[in-house]
Amino acid sequence: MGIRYAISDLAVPDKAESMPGRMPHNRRIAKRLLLMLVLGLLVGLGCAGPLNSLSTTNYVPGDTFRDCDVCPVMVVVSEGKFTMGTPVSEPKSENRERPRHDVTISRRFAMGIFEITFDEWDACVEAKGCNNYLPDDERWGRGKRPVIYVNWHDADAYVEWLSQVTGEDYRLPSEAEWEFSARAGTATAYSFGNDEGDLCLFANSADASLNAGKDEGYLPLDCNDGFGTETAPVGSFKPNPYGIYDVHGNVWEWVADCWNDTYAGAPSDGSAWTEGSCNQRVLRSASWVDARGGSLRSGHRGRIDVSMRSNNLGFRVARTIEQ
Ligand SMILES: [Ca+2]
Ligand SMILES: [Ca+2]
Repeated sequence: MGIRYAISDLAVPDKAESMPGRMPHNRRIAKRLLLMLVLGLLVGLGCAGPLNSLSTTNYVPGDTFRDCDVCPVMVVVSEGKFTMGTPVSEPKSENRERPRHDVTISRRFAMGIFEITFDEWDACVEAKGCNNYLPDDERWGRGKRPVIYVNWHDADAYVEWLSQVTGEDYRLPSEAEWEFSARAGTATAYSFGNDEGDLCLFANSADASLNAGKDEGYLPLDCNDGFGTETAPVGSFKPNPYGIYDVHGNVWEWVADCWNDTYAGAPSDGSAWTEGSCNQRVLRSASWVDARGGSLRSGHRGRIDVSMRSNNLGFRVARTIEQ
């Protein structure tokens, strides 16, 4: 099943609405000055340019870079052509993944190699971005765990802030860019092949250690990936052939596209589909809650209301390289 299976059964009430308490006036001023200093340093020093000396337009596919000290690590993805969607013959595939269609991505772009982390989100808040929203972490820990309890608007606020501080065009990936990057040249059910028995090497999914789901029909895998009812720090598992982590599992990932029930009429140029049911946006990758239902496959598509926040829902970012 899709995202409703994943989220409706395990989502917890949105505790993250509660904001930090107000602090005394003098401390607020001191903190504000400190934050301004930090932001100044970010803009003036850390975000002065890529970590290596190449200009962005010289990047070649496979290069990784970071535009500032608190920015996400990105990998350059080649332009190219691929077949988006899944054939009827793929086990557990759904009609929403069809019709299969050719997509041509005519320009290189960059994709985050990790899901956005709490560290990265909290840096945005520290710098007065992201609407001062501090998502709850379920007491799993912040740091390198993927940020959770972020809705589509929250994700949009992050990429807007990131674009401001770097001067670059950060954005949510289009659904086509996401699938192109996740497949990484493969046409199999997963970026590592067709054997879901290998999921525990590549994904934080509903493995044998997910005790919470066993009584609720979650069909956990037989293998143990080491993470039970929780997210895993990003990059804890093997990457896909493009060096991108957690394209299967850990947290669902928002993309830019509005929801459409099938690919009939979808763009063929890699751009986001901005028509359709835009109060719902597309989610990809599935999460630590999912296993045998088929939603961890490269071609699977989920959807949910743009205002939804959940403990298995995050995002990664893309960046334009060539206009
Ligand atoms: Ca797991
Ligand atoms: Ca993921």
